[in-house]
Amino acid sequence: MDDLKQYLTDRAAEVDAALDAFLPKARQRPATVHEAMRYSLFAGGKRLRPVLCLAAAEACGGDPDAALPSACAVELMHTYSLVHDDLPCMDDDDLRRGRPTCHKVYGDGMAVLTGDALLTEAFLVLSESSPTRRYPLAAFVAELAITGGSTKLIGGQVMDLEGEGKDLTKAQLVKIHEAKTAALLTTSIRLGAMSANATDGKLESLSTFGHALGLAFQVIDDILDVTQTTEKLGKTAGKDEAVAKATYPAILGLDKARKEAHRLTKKAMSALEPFGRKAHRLRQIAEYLLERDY
Ligand code: GRG
Repeated sequence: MDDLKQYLTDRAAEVDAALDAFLPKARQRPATVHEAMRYSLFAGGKRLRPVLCLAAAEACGGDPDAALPSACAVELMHTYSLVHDDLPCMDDDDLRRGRPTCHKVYGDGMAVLTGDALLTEAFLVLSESSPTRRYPLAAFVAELAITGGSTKLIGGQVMDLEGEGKDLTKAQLVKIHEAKTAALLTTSIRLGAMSANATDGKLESLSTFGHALGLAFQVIDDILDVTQTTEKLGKTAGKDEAVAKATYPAILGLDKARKEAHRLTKKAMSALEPFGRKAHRLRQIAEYLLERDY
């Protein structure tokens, strides 16, 4: 595990350096929005999505450097979704990644614009990807656009908003988590694989891996919300969270939610079989995410 921690630290540092070099400087005018973009982006996130992207490129025998534009793009899209999700008109959170949320520091209007700018920047950095024999640049753009769009990230948020205060079934909850969480994790992995010119078969196996891992990640996140104090997590619950949120432990109970996380992680691992040793890091990351619960 120490070896994995070093890997995660090293890959995250590479992504941070690339993001820093790519983004407009904080003093570039209009300075407020550039400062706010950097405030939200460099706030101590785990960089799970970009690291998965780089590890997927490795699993397909590619050069992880070729996946760096994709790795930056998925982190930018993720950060945009967090900035908007925290707004008073959405989850209304005061803390994110252990610090005051973007709108608490810069105001609601500026936070909307900061999220918009981060999302736009995601596509700009993605446009620096090198096409491969199987994947033209347009395939990279379409992959990210579909995941950011109204059937995935935004669609998941819509289902979440419309489900507030209602008793959701497990199937409805899975749909929300597929769209809100699993889609961007899967796309992070797929973009890494595409930058390594992965075959259709490999891309398909990695999509199965990403989907199962994404759902497992969300089940574990829900479990942690119950088992750890919100203080320890470095965040506060949204102001109306007590009324609103359907979670796996709430619907299944803690025990069954844990079993579900194990089942999904096992499914994710099986999808990696065709990759042999090359998927070593992806396997380690999946195990590590499962162990976050204990
Ligand atoms: C488009 C406004 C809008 C929302 C889309 C993705 C999303 C829906 C909302 C973001 C909030 C949220 C709770 C998403 C679920 C996925 C999740 C557990 C995110 C937290 O990801 P981590 O733990 O965060 O990787 P760090 O801070 O480490 O990057």
